[in-house]
Amino acid sequence: MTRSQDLFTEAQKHLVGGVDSPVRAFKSVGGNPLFISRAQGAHIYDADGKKYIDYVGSYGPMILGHVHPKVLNAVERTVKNGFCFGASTEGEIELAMLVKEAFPSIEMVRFVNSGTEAVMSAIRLARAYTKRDKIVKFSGCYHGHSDFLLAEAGSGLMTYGLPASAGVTKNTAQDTFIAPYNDIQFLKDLFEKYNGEIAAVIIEPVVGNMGVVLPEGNYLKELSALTTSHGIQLIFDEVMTGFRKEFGGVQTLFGVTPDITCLGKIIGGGMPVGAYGAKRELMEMVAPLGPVYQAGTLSGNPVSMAAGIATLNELKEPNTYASLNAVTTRLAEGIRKLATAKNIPMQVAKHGSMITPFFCDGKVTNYDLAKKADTDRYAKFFNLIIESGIFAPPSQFEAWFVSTAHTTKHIDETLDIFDEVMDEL
Ligand code: KE4
Repeated sequence: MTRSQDLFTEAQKHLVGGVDSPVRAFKSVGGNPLFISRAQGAHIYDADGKKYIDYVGSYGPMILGHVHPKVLNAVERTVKNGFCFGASTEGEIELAMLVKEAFPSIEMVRFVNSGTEAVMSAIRLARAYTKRDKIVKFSGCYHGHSDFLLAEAGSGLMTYGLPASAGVTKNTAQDTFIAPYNDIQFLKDLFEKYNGEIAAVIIEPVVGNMGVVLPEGNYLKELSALTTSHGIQLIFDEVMTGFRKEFGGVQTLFGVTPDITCLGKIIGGGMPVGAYGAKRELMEMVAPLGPVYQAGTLSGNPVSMAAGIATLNELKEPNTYASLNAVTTRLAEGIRKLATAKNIPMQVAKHGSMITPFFCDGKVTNYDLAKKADTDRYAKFFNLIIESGIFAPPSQFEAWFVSTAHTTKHIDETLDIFDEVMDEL
């Protein structure tokens, strides 16, 4: 028995499924979840002290690798002066200014404690602003666990959503439409049919949560024009993509301006955080200025702010993204070459330093295609590489994350391991 196995046995007596977030239970890949004792740079160490190259990166926040000295110093310096006060601090101003610098579409920011909270608040704001109830999300996109976003497509297309989780009421789900990603005609028809009823469309502009899936052609620009012409608020959920590929987001890369942006993960440098932002006119509807109520005990807490400021300032350093994205290209290209050489059907989708190796033929452009991936083969791959000291996301439908702490040496070490295990797939 490993220490992780012992801890998992004990954890299951006290924590639901032995975890505090479902994906950590390794349900879709089998095997025993790791318990991590510490991490440094590109590596994590499990409770038995076994070392792994980490491609989970806490699902996005750890873009500088673990325990980056500048982030550690900022956190230590700040926490010595107090953990949280229930009053404002200078760090909130500094981090808000960095966010606004990176996202010109944002004139005002509100910090919260998670991506879920950011998205939940953004939807409430959009509904208040438009005085409409319906919202549209996309199959395969995940925006946290607020009730109205845990909805799945009904039987017929263009019907109201159905609860995607126990405890979500039919009425709640009925206010949510589910659209296929990368299908602009579907949206044109939907908006015509429900003209004047739809408050917001929320999208992961580059998807991470069905695995990495990119918008095709002018999809995002067409989406923006369509929502504008129908008076629908466009919400970019950039919780995962914010500051991932460049010092900004998909909106700055693709030149598409959403009405509201949600952020999280990287802007907290590994500490709990979320944020939503928009033009002043919209944000001034939020309490204490306006009628949209939203609050939080730990919102804007000084330690998260300090970790976020240190992280974003480090990301501003010249050449940071160029080398991070280049190292990731080395990994993606290396996997593609191995799959071709070994005749394994694989597609490696990439956005900056997030990738997904799909075990399938043909490009993945939406959820129906993502679901065609061979999840059993991914599970086998996952369990072979974890044995060899590579920690990847325990699901085919997640993104892998590379950090600035990953060097070409780490990548080549990874590819050597893949070269071995892929012969067993
Ligand atoms: P949190 O509430 O987990 O901070 O953020 C929710 C969220 C919102 N929007 C996007 C685009 C997200 O990716 C997430 C959370 N991402 C998952 C990874 N698939 C977090 C990992 C987990 O659930 O444990």
